[in-house]
Amino acid sequence: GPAGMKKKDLRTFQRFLEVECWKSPSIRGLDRTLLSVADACKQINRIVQRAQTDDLYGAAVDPLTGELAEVNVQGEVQQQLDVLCNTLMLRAFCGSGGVCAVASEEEPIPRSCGDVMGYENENVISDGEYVAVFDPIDGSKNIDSSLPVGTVFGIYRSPAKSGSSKLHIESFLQRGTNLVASGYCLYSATTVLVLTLGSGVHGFTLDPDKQTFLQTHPNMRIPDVGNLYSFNEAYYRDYGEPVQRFLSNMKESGTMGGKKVSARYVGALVADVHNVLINGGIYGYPATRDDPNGKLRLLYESAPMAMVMEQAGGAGSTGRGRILDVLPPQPSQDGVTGHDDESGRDREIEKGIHVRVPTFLGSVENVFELDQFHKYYGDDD
Ligand code: P6P
Repeated sequence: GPAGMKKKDLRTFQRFLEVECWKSPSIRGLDRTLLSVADACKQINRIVQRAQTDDLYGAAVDPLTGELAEVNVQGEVQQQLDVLCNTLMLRAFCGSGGVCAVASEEEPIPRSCGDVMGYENENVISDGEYVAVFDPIDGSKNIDSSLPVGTVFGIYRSPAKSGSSKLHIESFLQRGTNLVASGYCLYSATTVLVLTLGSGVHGFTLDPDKQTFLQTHPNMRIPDVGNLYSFNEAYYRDYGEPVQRFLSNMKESGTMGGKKVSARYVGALVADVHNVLINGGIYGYPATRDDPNGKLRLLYESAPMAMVMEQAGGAGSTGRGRILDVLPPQPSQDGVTGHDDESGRDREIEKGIHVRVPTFLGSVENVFELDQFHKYYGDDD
């Protein structure tokens, strides 16, 4: 038919959120936050689209300080793309109510939303019910070669405060099973926001003309088995025996899931995992000799992606267990850490926030099979 024939009456993201948050009182109030996140993703999408034509990026006014920072010829504040994307996500979560603190791949330790919004009293939003984690622009190296990049986020309920309103950094060091919502935005051939609120996975494609996210993928389900695998096989020699045997067996047979196997690796977590979610198969970033915990960060990369995968009928494993069951390393109890100073505690928490974990995500049958290799060939520890 004529170009641009729209699919009939696709629901907007806003409408989806209104209904879902009305339906489940436990996530009431998250709709405003998630709408702000979607707006931030639209702005990130625009920044990514303009990354090669704008000599630098940004808003005319520094969103945090409100001042005109050093400006470029377009009158735009000069800052690195990832710093700007981080600022947009910080404000999306902290400026919409409900979230009291955030942790980001770009921030050494978590920040209170009062601090993010520049309020005098940084604890002014300390009663927010949620904390958020995110990686604002994952795989940003891909932008130079015009390849896909993504944003990953997760939202936890903040445990009850113990009186003092000081930011409870430990409230971030939770298991992925405590995630209330998680999702990602893929900036690629299309810009797709994928979200789970704990009852299924839903995908929304950005209409580039209306700048509106429309529900193109209701109730996403990953095939139980698939023929697509997504590993950076350049590291084959550094993988452990279980992963080496899994990969070599599969390539020996030339099949996976009973079909001709196919390799896909773009080098951006969100793109590679979305590909597996749509087509079935397995994505893996295993441990290597040099990186015994792999490269991906548990809190704001692997756990949110694992929640999406499980909610879509797939699986997320470390090779030794379920990603969502992994508890980030907690700061040792006061006084026994040998760090009597606050900064020592912060350093411990920083480690927990940015802990890495070997990551396998995909169809249940494929992840299960890889786990069997870990069971039979893995070291017993
Ligand atoms: P490698 C991007 O830097 C990233 O964190 C993920 O998005 C991606 O899957 C992975 O690293 C790629 O890492 O070692 O294969 O280049």
